[in-house]
Amino acid sequence: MSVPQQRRLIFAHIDEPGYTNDLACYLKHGGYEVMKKAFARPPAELIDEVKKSGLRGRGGAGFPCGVKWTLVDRKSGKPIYLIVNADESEPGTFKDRYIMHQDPHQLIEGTMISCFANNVKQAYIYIRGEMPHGARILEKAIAEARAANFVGQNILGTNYSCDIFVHRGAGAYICGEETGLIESLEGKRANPRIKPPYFPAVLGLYQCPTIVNNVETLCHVKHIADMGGEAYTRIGTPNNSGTRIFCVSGHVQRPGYYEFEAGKITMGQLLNDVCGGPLPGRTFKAVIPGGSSAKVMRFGERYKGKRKVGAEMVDYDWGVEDVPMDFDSLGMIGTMGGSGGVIVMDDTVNMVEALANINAFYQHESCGQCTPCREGSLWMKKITSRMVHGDARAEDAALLKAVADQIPGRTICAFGEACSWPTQSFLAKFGDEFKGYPEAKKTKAAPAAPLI
Ligand code: L3W
Ligand code: SF4
Repeated sequence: MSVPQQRRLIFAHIDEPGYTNDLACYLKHGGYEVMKKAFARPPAELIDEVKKSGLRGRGGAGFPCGVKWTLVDRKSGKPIYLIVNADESEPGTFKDRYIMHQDPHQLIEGTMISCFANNVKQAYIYIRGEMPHGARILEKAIAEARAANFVGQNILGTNYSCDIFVHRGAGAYICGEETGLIESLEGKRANPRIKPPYFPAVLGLYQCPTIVNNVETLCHVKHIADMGGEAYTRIGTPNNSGTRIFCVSGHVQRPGYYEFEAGKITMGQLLNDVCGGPLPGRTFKAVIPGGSSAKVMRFGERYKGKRKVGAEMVDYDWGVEDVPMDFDSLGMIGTMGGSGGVIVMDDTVNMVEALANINAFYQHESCGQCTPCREGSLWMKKITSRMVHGDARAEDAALLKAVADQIPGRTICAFGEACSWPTQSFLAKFGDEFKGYPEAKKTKAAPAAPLI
């Protein structure tokens, strides 16, 4: 099977020699032309195009963007806000930062088209605190766009006005959870809100209807407005339209950013042909395909089952290398496409140490509101930490599983699932390595790198 070429939609110009992030360069490459045309159309038509396109959110959950926009409460008489979720913090994910650094005007154009479609007069870009450089680039780009009247009052001579503000986080993963983000934007501690019953589309920022979309998602809106929703569905595969950006990190020869039609490339093609395969003398052991919250998969294992795809029941029997890189296929084998962060581990990796690092991260980032998440993430960290420090107890592997199994479904936000899935999946796929720990404790050296 031949390896597909990259299909660069979002990265069309990024990395081109001479392409800079200033307005003049963006305009030279046709920038803001799509927005000019979009502003001449009825807003409802633009929402229809996005619905038709089947665009699914690129932040992690894959929720259809057009459906989200349709659920916005337009009858309340309150202002509608749009928030760009630029709090990219999922370990292994670094695409949004690159878009903001290299092509901020693409994001601004996609955001302005989305604001116009939804009658939004005020938008916020909530950017992760650890990205000060990105925040400065965005501030400059917004100032340029405002000076050129692409943002601000009576945009391009119309009676439509809309401004964009950059808001910097202070360095917490939970601010990427949309309701935690909203709390933070309101000046409070980023404690996620219970949803349902009320999603941000109905009660969001300042209790007003609010759209929260990921950076990459809003860039796709620009391309949908340009080519039309129907044409966009012809890129990618059914129910997984458009392109996907994969951020590949870890033990491959050529890590980096790659953009392909969704579902048109398999994991094996991506890792072996595009990323150059494993490092010399090594073999692939495990991969986390969608940021650290996605379940780990083991190379060499077969993934078999029967799942509903559209209207049909379909059999599958895949090795990791056969899995098409799209939301549904990765979901079928029990993991997820998530935020597109593909983390590769080879045979030199000690899976207990890898999990100990992930668990340290989640324990640090839990907001602490829910007991199962706060205490569970702490205990998962404690257990894996004592394993790698040679202090494991005979019952630890079983205890670890028991703790992880009691978190999902019992918390306010999806962080509960996200923090337990790594432990559950590492134990399910590499349980042998965990069981060896009590016996190995006397001989096991402490890990070279200090744990968080
Ligand atoms: C109105 C309804 N809106 C759902 C909206 C909802 C949200 C979106 C998805 O993300 C994922 C998780 C982790 N009326 C609605 C509705 N919505 N039903 O649809 O909602 P949901 O609940 O499926 O997921 P979520 O809480 O938005 C959780 C992943 O995010 N994650 C990673 C985050 C990190 C990044 C990053 O660094 N780029 O995103 C952490 O948990 O994997 O799958 O907008 O309002 N009836
Ligand atoms: Fe906070 Fe965790 Fe509860 Fe989410 S699940 S609200 S992060 S304690």
